Amino acid sequence: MSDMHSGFPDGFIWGAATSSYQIEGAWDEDGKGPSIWDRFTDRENTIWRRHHGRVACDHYHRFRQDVAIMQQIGLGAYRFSISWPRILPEGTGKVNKAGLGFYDALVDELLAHGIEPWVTLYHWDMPNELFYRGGWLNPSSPKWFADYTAVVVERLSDRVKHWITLNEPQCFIGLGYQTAEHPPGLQLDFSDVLQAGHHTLLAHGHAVTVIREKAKQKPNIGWSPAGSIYCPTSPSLEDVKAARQATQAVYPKGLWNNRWWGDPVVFGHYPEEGLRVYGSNAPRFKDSDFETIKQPIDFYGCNIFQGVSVYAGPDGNPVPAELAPGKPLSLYEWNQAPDSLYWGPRLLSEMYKLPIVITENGVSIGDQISHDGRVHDSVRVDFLIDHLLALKKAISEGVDVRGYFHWSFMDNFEWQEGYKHRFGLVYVDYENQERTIKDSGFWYQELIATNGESLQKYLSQDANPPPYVVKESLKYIEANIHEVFNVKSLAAKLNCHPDFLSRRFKQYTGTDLSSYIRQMRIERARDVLKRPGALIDEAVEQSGFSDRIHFTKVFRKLTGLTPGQFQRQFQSMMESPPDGVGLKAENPRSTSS
Ligand code: IFM
Repeated sequence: MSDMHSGFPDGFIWGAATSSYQIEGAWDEDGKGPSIWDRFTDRENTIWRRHHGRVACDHYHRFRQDVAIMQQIGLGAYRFSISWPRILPEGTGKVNKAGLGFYDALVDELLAHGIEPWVTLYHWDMPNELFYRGGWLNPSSPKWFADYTAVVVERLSDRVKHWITLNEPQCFIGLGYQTAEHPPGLQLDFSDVLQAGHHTLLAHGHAVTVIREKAKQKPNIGWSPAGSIYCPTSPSLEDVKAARQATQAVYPKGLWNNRWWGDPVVFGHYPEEGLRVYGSNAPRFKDSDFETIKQPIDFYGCNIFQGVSVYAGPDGNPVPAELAPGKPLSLYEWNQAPDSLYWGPRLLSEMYKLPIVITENGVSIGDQISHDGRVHDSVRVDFLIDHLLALKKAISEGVDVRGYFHWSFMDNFEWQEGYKHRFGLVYVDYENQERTIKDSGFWYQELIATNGESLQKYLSQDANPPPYVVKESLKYIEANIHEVFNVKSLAAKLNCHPDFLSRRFKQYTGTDLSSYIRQMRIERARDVLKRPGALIDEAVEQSGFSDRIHFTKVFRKLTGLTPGQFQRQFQSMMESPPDGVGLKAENPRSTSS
């Protein structure tokens, strides 16, 4: 990777992501078996307005059009998931050739359009038959997953290099086995929840082994967990320590942590704190399980949508900060925290010393087509600007981030929320399946084309944007210094109160506005007086003073010389400049009168 300090490195991966159940539709076509989501959405009171993914974005039939749109946006990579029951309708055993054929064609289409496929093996749509056999609670589930992985890798790895094993185990185990918001819709004892989680870790390890054994080209393998990210409220050492502590903590009964999941995968054991906090609920395992789970991976995928701000309490422990009233929230009411894209990669790479790929990041808002036929999702554009500036900062400080996948390429079925949420860069009209690239999609297009350079324009403003009145004042003073004006008349020109203008000017520049104007007038007067034969009255006039007496008073105060003295001193110095001090008279305050 070159040029780590100027922004996004050469070869940085700009992509977008989706998942099979959320976009494909064709739920029972060409031999596909039902998934747990097909069955769950059939049940009452599971999904907002009884929405389902039977048609979704109809991507199964429209993938060629979708890939063309990806190319138009300029995506370098597309992350999609494989529907397990499309490949193995019953989860194990008989392979559905047509299902494999679909992914074959999709991969070919992507490559033909210059887009690198990134395949996720599990994004939540387990074959329903496997749920009947206990789903992730069954100790055989890791083996089922390994066998399924083998089928996919055999078929696609001649063209696919990038593999992600599991997407967000915290989520599909937490919502599926603990709170029943997702299928299979169970509310189990915490010990069973953790047991199911342990099986997913084994499944991950098996899958990595299978990919390494069977891949037809050197694979690039990672996974995409979804642990909570904590950001310090201030850059103080104490607050940073508190954020680090929270990002590493395991909290009782909760699954949304990083280390319970990440430590086995990277270090080959559960974190001690986790074992202590979960106590008797910890899963049953053999030590040898960790030999399976801990497999070398090439990158740590991060799905980051929000961040919790924390500060150090009196005992140094993290305390969540109150959200300021009016802080932007997504439709989900997730806190928009751009610095999560700085702190997340930074703290996770510090913990696991692996390259980071942002495998999901995005925001859902209520997009709509405007009268001009376009989708003006300025909130998403701002979200992207702020988050990618934070990511850029992490990279420029040396955090090894290899890629960014926006969630999502297009609007889609948002699980229990149905189609209420729109996360896409591309708007989907579910009535007629028309696609419209949103403003954010065009914005992303420019960003990709410039490898992130287009962010520069926001960076300079973002660093410390001069308030409008200050910017305009500076411009006005420079252009009109020969005119008679003061703070009051300047404020009137800018349509604001003189006190407000003075306050903003002082805040931003650290200088008193009327002193600044006076200083600029004297600078101008000195320039005039340096001209051979210049009259003092010319200096008065051209520096915007209303009368000579006032001018002389101010000139003397600021330079320590009368205008005449300044003129004489300057001229004599020009005639015989003292050695080595040719510019001394340039600084009249250093010259005694
Ligand atoms: O839509 C989901 C995705 O399936 C997993 N990560 C979070 C996204 C937004 O909720």
